[in-house]
Amino acid sequence: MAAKNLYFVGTAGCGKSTLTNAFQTWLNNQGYDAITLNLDPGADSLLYAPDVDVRDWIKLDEVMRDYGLGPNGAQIAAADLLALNIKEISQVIAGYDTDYVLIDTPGQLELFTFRQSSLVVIDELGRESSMIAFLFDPSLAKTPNGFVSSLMLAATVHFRLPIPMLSLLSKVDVLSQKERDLVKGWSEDYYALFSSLLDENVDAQTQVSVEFLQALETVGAGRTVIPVSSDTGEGLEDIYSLAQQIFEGGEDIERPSRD
Ligand SMILES: Nc1nc2c(ncn2[C@@H]2O[C@H](COP(=O)(O)OP(=O)(O)OP(=O)(O)O)[C@@H](O)[C@H]2O)c(=O)[nH]1
Ligand SMILES: [Mg+2]
Repeated sequence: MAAKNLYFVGTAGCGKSTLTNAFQTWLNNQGYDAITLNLDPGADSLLYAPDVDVRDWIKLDEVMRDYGLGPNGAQIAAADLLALNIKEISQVIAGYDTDYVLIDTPGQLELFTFRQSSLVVIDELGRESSMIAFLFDPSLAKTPNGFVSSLMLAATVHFRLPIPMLSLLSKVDVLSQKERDLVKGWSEDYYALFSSLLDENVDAQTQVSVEFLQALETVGAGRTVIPVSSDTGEGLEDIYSLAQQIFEGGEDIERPSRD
């Protein structure tokens, strides 16, 4: 059976790489096979060793040199070069014969979201068995305005990349219980969110409406966000069970015997 591809996507520094690594460790500890794939050609130093690394094919500093580009232009060129190399990368992944491929995407969200090459990558690795885990950065999501902004980003990602999506509240260990409860409440109830927006900013009504918030749901945003922490391990099991539900209609994949 094709491996399940889980793309970790989110704004710069929201915890994608750390979670990719933490979730692999968690899956392995549960007896599942999972490999990690780094898709960021510009990653300077990763705190984990990815099993498959786009930097073995494309390195940002070389793209800058070879094409005479600055860092941003090189990122775009590298994203496009990825599409040319993905067949080969896919063959390497196939050699692992694994249950899960955990994919760490570039820090610049727009690179993965807006470049056509991402769709080529998703198709080549198997669109039918692919899903996005969108990370909400807690420092942004903890205010009503920041939460709506995160929701719009999530909706944009889902609109561009039409595969199932999970919403995660990343680094939840840095939030107080009160903040966590608020964010969870907003994700489950548009009226609560709208009311908090009004409390925060009396002009909210001129910018967004409850109907606007509800409309975001049609592109996949606005589902309950799952609180997760790579530091404490909270929520990792929830990612697994929700991903399983989406991938297989709730069926658990057979866990290999440990004896
Ligand atoms: N407290 C806490 N810190 C975390 C957690 N996950 C990541 N961090 C920290 O957040 C910072 C950014 O984490 P990364 O995993 O590099 O984030 P990223 O989204 O991969 O970053 P870019 O690839 O640069 O966009 C690091 O200092 C991590 O140690 C978490 O669950 N809890
Ligand atoms: Mg990273």
